[in-house]
Amino acid sequence: MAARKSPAKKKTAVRSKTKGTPRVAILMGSANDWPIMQAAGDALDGLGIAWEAKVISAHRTPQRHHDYVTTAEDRGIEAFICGAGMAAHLAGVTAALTHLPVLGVPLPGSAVDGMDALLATVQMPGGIPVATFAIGKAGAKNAGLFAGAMLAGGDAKVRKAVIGFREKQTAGVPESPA
Ligand code: AIR
Repeated sequence: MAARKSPAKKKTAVRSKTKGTPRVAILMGSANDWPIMQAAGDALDGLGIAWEAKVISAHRTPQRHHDYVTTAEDRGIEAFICGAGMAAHLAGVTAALTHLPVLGVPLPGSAVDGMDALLATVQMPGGIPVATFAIGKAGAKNAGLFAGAMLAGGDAKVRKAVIGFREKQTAGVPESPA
C-alpha cells in the first residue's frame, strides 16, 4: 500500500540557531526584508539569545499583527525588533499594542532610500516609544546587539557574551589599513 502523504506543514516562522524558547521577536513587513533583517538574528545568535522571525505587516496583515503581539509576552517574548520599509508603521503599531520594548529598523528600497521609513519609525508621538536604529543592515545588526545589552542586565550569561563580543571586535580591528 502506498504511504499516505502527510499534508505539508506550513512554515510560520524562522527560528534561531540558539536553542530554547524565543526571547526576542524579529518582525518584518515583507519576506523581501529578510536578507537585511537576518543581521538582527545573527547578532542575537552570536550572543546566545533565542529568537523567532515572522512576516507581519501593519498594513497587509493587521489581524496577524494584533494576534501575534498581544500574545507574545505569554510565550516568553521580552522584546520586539521591527523592520519595515516605506510608510513603516510596524514598529509604532507594535509599540501601541505592548508595553514590551520595541526596537525599530527603517529599511531602504523605496524611491527615497529609507528616509521615509526612518521618519515614520523615529517620529513617534510622546507616550509610545520606539528605539530607532540606522537604516538597513547596520541598524538590524545594532538592534540585535542592543536587545542583547537590554537582556544582559538580568542574565549573567548574556552579559558575558555582550562583553566578549566587544572585546573580540576591538581585537579584530587592524592598526594598518593594508
Ligand atoms: N511594508 C509592508 N507592509 C507595510 C510596509 N510598510 C513594507 C515592507 C517592505 C516594503 O513595504 O517592510 O520594506 C515593500 O514591500 P514589498 O513586499 O512590496 O517588497
